Amino acid sequence: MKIIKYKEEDGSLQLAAVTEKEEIFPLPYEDFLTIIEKAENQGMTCLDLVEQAIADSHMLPYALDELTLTLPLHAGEVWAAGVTYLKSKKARNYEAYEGNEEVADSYYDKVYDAERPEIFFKSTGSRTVGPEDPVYLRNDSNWQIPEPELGLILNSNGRIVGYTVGNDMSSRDIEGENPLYLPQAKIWKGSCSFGPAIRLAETVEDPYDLTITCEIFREDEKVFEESANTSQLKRKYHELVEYLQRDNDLFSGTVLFTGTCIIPPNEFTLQKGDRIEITIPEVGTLRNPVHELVVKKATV
Ligand code: DO4
Ligand code: MG
Repeated sequence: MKIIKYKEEDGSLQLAAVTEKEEIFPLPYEDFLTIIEKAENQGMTCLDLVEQAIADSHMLPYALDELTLTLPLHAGEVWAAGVTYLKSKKARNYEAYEGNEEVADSYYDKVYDAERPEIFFKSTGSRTVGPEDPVYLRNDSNWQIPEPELGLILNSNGRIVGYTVGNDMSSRDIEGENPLYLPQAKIWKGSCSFGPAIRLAETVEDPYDLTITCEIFREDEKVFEESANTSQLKRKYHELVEYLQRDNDLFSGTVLFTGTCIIPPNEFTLQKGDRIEITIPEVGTLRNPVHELVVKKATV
């Protein structure tokens, strides 16, 4: 079972459930956040609540690909884990150590093996975009990539209530220059995207066996394609959530990206006009065009 939000002809937004048979049922809730909170307050699973609502709903006469999907959840906070896959550790070393992927004692090597994972703040609700929305390139970076990641949707107790497809847009040259620049390498307008749906956790057979594929198109030509599987993840999801929760308030609908295992070749950088497509078959395909930001001059 998946949750989507689509645009009606009059421009209004409608939340809906999509069954395994791809039948679509409008739901009487504004946002997936309402479902998370209601389920938590009533001691139910999101799936139980959605199934109850479907019983009082009617099936839409549309196919999923006929709908214009939007962000299905207003996530006040998006966090992300880093260096959770070997491939990411090597890429980070490459950026920071002049092309040297194997650096025995770098901070990236240390965090890959340490008990405490790397977890950083990625985005606020207003910086996060959904399917078909543009993601942006920073003007002060010459080396930018999408990071295709599995996203966990959490309730306020840290329970995983759903899974989504995430894009942790990243600047490799800014982070490579100095890891203390991490927030600038990770956070800017439209640098975080997720969707196009949320797959309810109870309906995922094995979250450690999800294939993630990233394709990048430039003027209708595919310039990059790579796949990875969550079985390659060094950490367990509950371990990442436990560290995120430590001495911290977790808000319903928080999203936690779990790190990337797909990195385009080192000479690759995104360009204005590119289209990024990230697919996890159990969730769907997250598509975003790449735009350039119009620079606003700082006022003093
Ligand atoms: O250390 C920087 C971030 C790494 C990251 O975002 C990832 O591994 O996905
Ligand atoms: Mg990442």
